[in-house]
Amino acid sequence: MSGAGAIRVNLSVLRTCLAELCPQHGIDLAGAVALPCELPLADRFRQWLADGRHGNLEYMVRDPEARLQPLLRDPGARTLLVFAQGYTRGWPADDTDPSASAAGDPRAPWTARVARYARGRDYHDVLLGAIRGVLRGLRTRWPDLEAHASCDTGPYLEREYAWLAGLGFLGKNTCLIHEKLGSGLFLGVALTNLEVGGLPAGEDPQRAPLYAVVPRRRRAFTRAYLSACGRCTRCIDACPTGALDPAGGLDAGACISNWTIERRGEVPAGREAEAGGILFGCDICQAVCPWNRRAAEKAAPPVVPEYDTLAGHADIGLAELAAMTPEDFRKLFRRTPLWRCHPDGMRRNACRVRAFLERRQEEEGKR
Ligand code: B12
Ligand code: SF4
Ligand code: SF4
Repeated sequence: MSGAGAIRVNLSVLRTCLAELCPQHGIDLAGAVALPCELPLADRFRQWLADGRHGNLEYMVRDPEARLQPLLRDPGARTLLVFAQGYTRGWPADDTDPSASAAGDPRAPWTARVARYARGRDYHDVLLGAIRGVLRGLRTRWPDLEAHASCDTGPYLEREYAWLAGLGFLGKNTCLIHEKLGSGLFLGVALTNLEVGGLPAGEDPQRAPLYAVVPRRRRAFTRAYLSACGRCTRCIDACPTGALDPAGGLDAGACISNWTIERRGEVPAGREAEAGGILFGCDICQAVCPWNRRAAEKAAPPVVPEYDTLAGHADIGLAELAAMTPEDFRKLFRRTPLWRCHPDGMRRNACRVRAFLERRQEEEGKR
C-alpha cells in the first residue's frame, strides 16, 4: 500500500457491492479475511517444507514466513479479499476421461488427457481480469481503494485463506471444496487497504462467503469446521502414486500434476506407468471425490466459456505433439495453462503417453 491509509467500510455495504459486481465478472464466490491473521494451519505448511514435500518446487521455499504473513511485505494492508471462479461443475460419475481414470484408452483424443483446469484460456488472465473488474467497481465507491490482485502466483496459501473466508472446506486431496460447486474452482486474492467493520477476526473460518452464486450446504457449522470428508479416503486410495498423505497434505515430488507440468526432465525413473495415459495435469483425486460427483448432478450456473476452448483442437495426434516445434507450440498454446510446460515438456509428455499406449497394446496383443 502506498500509505494512503485504511478505508473503513461496513460489512453489509461490502457484501452488497460484491453481490452486484461478482456476477458481472463471472466470479462464483467472494469473501474477506481481516489482517493481520495468524493462519491456523501455518504449521502444516512449515512441516510440509521441512519434510521436503515441495519436491522440485523451489519457489515454495522462497521466504516462507512472508507467505504466511502478508503484512511482512505490506504493513498497510488491512483485508485480503478472496475470490473463486469455477472451471467445471464437478466430475460426473461415469467420467471416462483418461486424465481422471488413467485408463489409457488409445482412442481418447489428446485433449481428454489434459486436466480440466487446462482445457481453456489461461486462468491467470481470466480470473485476474475478473478480480480487477470487481476492484474497479469497488473503486467507484471507494476511490482511495488500494489493492494488489494475484491469482496462483502470489505468495499466499490461497486455499487456507479461501477456507477462512468461508468459501469452502479443505479436502483430504488438499483441494478447497464448495459443497455445491465441488473443487473445480480457481482461487485468487486481492490485498487491500479496506478495513471492514464487523468482519470476524481470522483464525476461525467464516460460515459463509460474502458472495456466492449458490449457497453452501445448509448445516450448522461447528467452530472447527475444517473438512467434510468424514471417513472417506477415495482420493487417497485412487492416487496412482501414493502422493496423498492420510494425515493430510501432498508430496509434490510424487504428484503427476507436478511431473507433467512443473518438473523439468523426465518422470522419476521407473514410475512412468503410474502417470499412465495422462498428458498434462492430473484430476484423479478430484474426479473420484463424492462432492464433485454430487456437484455434477446439481443444476448450477455454467462456468465462463473461456475455460473450454481446447476441444476445437482435438484432431491433433499424439505423434504431432511429440514432434511439436516451438513455433507450433506458441501458436496453439500461448495464453493457455499448457504454456507452462514449454515445448520440450509437451514433447516429453506426448512421447511418454505414446510409449505407454504402445506398451499396453503389445501386452493386450500377447494375451
Ligand atoms: C504448489 C502448487 C501445486 C503443487 C503442489 C500442490 C499442493 N497440494 O501443495 C502441484 C504442482 C502438485 C499442484 C497441483 C495441482 N494444483 Co496447484 N497450486 C500450487 C500453489 C502455487 C501453492 C500451493 C501450496 O501452497 N502448497 C503448500 C501446501 C502445504 O499447501 P496446501 O496443499 O494448499 O495445504 C494447505 C491447506 O489446504 C491445509 N491442508 C492441506 N492438506 C490438508 C488436508 C486436510 C484433511 C486438511 C483439513 C487441511 C489440509 O494445510 C495447508 C496449509 O495451509 C497454489 C496457488 C497458491 N498460491 O496457493 C496452486 C493451487 C493450490 N493449485 C490448484 C490446482 C487447480 C491444482 C491442480 C488441480 C491442477 C491439476 N489438475 O493438475 C492440482 C491438484 C493437486 C492437489 N491435489 O493438490 C488450485 C487449487 C484450487 C482448489 N479448488 O483447491 C490453486 C489454489 C491455484 C489457483 N489459484 O487456483 N499445485
Ligand atoms: S493430482 Fe494425481 S498424482 Fe497428484 S495427488 Fe491427486 S491423484 Fe495423486
Ligand atoms: S474423495 Fe473423499 S476424502 Fe478425498 S477430498 Fe473427496 S470427500 Fe474428502
